Amino acid sequence: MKMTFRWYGSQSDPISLKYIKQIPGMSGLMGLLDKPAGVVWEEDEIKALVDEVHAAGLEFEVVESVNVHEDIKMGLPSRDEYIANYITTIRNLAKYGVKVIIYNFMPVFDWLRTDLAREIPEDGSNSLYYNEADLGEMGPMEIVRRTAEDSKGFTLPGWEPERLALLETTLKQYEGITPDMLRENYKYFLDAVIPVCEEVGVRMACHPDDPAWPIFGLPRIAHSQEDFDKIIKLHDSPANTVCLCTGSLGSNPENDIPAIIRHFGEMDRIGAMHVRNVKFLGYRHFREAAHLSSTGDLDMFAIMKAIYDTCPDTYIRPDHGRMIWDEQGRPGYGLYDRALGATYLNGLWEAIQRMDK
Ligand SMILES: [Mn+2]
Repeated sequence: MKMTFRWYGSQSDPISLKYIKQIPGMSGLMGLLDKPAGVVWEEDEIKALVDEVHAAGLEFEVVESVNVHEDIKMGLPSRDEYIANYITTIRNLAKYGVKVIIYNFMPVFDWLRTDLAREIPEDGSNSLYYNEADLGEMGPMEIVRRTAEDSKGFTLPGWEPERLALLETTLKQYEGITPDMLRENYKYFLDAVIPVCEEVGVRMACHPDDPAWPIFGLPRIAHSQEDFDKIIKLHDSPANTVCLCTGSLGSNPENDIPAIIRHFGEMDRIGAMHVRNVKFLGYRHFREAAHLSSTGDLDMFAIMKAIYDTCPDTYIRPDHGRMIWDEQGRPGYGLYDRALGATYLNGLWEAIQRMDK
């Protein structure tokens, strides 16, 4: 297992690489370039980023948020140009040592919350929160406006302004696109990119829908074991993998997370893991919890044991954290609680390793 940390780059992330390096056991990053969907990640930009990360003593083997253009998801004629750009990006990333690319195939909304800083009554910290009942009164435009207001001036992954500018048009365009049609467009994309990944030694890792059910009537096809079985079969290859995000899939209590890890781990189809805990508050109502099992509803020991047993060499990162100790930062992506999370997961890992010997 390689413990990693999401980082937004020195221009945009208040957390320095030095601080990340000082978290015990941190091997590297899940990094990204802040680029609109559909454009090429140029070699010189990638090189500058990778050199900076290496200079801090960290690895750069996983990138996140290489976003798939909506025209690809909708199957528009312009998709071929965007797929060609995506392929160039894959080749460019591979040249600089990237092994895994995390992305998603969700229409419009990458992830959704109804409150980005809901106080946790037990300890006065705050975390991301979702209540479908609150959403009922809000349309997509309203939730976008609120999310932008709550983001404290930080850009949020999946909520890039250029993506949301065309929101109304995009939502209209998705009317009439069924889950099966979306899967067909997904297959077209995978058929083009996966052979390139095989050639250059990169694995694509699809992130699940967050929350793990359809929203705003949009087709969503990545929120259960069955969904990912279908995705993997769209183009069957070791390079077509899952980014198994425990908190995203775990927002639906019907998803048995340790069992899902074992299922895809045994098939060697887990490219990377996001590990975090959630607390169920009711039907389609949850908040993100501290990583410790007893603060939420996921069994973090069983999760780490499933990873240890079936995909022990995978990349892991603590996913979102709470805001604690008065830290000001991008919602979900503060330093302190994610560092605590990494340390806790490392502790579980050490115990599991010792018990196995
Ligand atoms: Mn995630």
